[in-house]
Amino acid sequence: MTLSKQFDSYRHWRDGVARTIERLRGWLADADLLDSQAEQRLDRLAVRLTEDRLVVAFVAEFSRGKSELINALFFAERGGRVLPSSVGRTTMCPTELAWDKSLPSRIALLPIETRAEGASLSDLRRVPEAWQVFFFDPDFTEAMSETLRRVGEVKRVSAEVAQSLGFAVGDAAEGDLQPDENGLVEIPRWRHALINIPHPLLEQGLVVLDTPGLNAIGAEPELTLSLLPGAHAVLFVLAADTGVTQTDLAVWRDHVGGGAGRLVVLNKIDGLWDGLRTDGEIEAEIDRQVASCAQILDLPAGNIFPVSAQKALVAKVGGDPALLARSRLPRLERALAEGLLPAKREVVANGTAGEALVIAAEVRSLLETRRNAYADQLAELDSLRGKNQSVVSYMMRKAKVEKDAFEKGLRDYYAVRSVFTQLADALFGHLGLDTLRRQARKTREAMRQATFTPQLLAAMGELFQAARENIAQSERDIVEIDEMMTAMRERFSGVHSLHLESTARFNLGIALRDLDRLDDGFRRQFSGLLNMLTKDKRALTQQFFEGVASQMRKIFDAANRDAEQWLRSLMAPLESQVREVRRQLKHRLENVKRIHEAADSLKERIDEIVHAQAVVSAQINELEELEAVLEGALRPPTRPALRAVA
Ligand SMILES: Nc1nc2c(ncn2[C@@H]2O[C@H](COP(=O)(O)OP(=O)(O)OP(=O)(O)O)[C@@H](O)[C@H]2O)c(=O)[nH]1
Ligand SMILES: [Mg+2]
Repeated sequence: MTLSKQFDSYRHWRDGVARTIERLRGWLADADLLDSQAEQRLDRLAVRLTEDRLVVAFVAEFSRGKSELINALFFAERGGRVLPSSVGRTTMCPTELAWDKSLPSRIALLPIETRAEGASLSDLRRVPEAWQVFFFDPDFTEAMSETLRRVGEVKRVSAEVAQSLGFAVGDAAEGDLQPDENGLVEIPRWRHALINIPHPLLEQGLVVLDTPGLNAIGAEPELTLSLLPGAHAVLFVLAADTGVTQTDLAVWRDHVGGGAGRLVVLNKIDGLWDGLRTDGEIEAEIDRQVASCAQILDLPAGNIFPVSAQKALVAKVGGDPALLARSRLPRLERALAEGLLPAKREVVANGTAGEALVIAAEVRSLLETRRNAYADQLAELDSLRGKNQSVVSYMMRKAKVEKDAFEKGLRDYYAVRSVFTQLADALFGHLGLDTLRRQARKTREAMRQATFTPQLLAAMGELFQAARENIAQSERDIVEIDEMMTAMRERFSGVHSLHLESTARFNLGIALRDLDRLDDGFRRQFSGLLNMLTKDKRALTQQFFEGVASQMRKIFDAANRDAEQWLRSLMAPLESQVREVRRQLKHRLENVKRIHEAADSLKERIDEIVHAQAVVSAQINELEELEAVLEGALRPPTRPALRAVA
């Protein structure tokens, strides 16, 4: 299936999930079963479905053909080259391509000087004034690509200014910027580019991230620490004419590495079509190069995709299927489509349909409690048939005693609830941002004083250590809360016929994983730094630290939100169940009382309860139907059955 077909079927599925969640919400509201807590949770799921993005990043040493590959994969229908692609360094800043229909077609560029101000890229995304914007008409490919050439703009500044912006100045042989005879160096003019361009895949949430060659990558911590690790797929591009060089290996090691969703592209195979070699010889040469890349990168040969981006673009633009086949791009397109969306769908399914199922299950327990209570009342009223007044008054006293006992039992419940609040406060204390902020301040100071890389690494190590300890302590708080709630649930279920389902225990595995990833990315990036912290390295380190700190904040922020939601999901069902039982006990007392006072006939009361019971049973059935639809959305897509070949 092509990427665009995969997207279609994914979108079809996603819209289905959105509709089912909407239906569940409407149904709950109609049945008067939607409390504000469930409403908020359902709202969040709906938002998660619409904000859903899929990021594909292209990473490589300069001039391997990243931009050309993007042109060939996504923009050939434009009938020309959209992103600039040329000999030497071309793309000078990380470039994101997306399509937000509410904005005009345009490129927004963040000046490189913003680096000196210490604001992180994610902060600046929310500050429109910080960006320079240029509009283009997407119907005129030539004029558009002229505008997009700006991603390659550079400027000359003094070595000092370059250093203050985090560029390493020194020996070109070491990959640093080398000053010219006037002491000036050439740096990118922009820090980041956001291109808003109409495209059917981008419209469905695909985001393409083009990156510049090695040096510029290293200088923007957010790219290494957040954008690339967060990408759903990373395409690492090599070129057949250069093979795997030392710098290719450095990019692979520092920025891509193994992991899921990593594809390796061996570009420029058309260089082998020299008119002298036979097809067989070319084939053998490609196989040999693929095997050699596979060995150096320690990957199965099947994970390496030899292509010619340039010939693929030419073939698509000129409508030449033979050339397209020869470019071998279609195999890469298939792998991308098949690897990307099914994995994405699984994650989204669990986060949305899975969550909606949890909410539905909570409501179903509540309905079951209600149904049980009606059954009890019915049995009780049945037993009153043909009984005299004294039996009825005995029953009334009994109902009253039980109701009072329940009210007394509630005191236990309130006591537990106050312990719960204390434990929750402790949890937020450990997981809170204040603690982290204090620790970060200490680290920043320690780093300022560090003169050697090991000291600096030690300071950063301590920060990570402290963050991990906070998480470990929070995990202990979570266990304590969970144990208390389990005990309470058992006690209440026994005594008051509450129907309480246990919720899955929450853990901070995701936060820990993200923290490890951040630590890993940071270490990889630093392994390349010289031992001695010269002045220019210092500016770079500083920026790097701010990048790490801002990512760490994000991790803790997310953990806080998840913890809050978990705590609410523990307490909310219990509260609504308690409300339900109380209502039922009151109802029951009322029943017996009315019969006692001969205000109602026994038959009338029985009929009323039978009716109420039927309503609840019907509601449970309807809810189960909705649950079945949600469960269907969780199942992996079935592959179309292979048609028998005649
Ligand atoms: N022969 C051949 N040349 C290619 C191919 N793909 C790209 N090129 C050429 O390689 C050069 C670099 O291509 P770009 O797309 O600019 O490479 P890049 O990886 O984006 O490079 P930077 O933006 O500098 O990081 C250009 O001159 C392209 O025309 C290919 O498949 N075959
Ligand atoms: Mg480029």
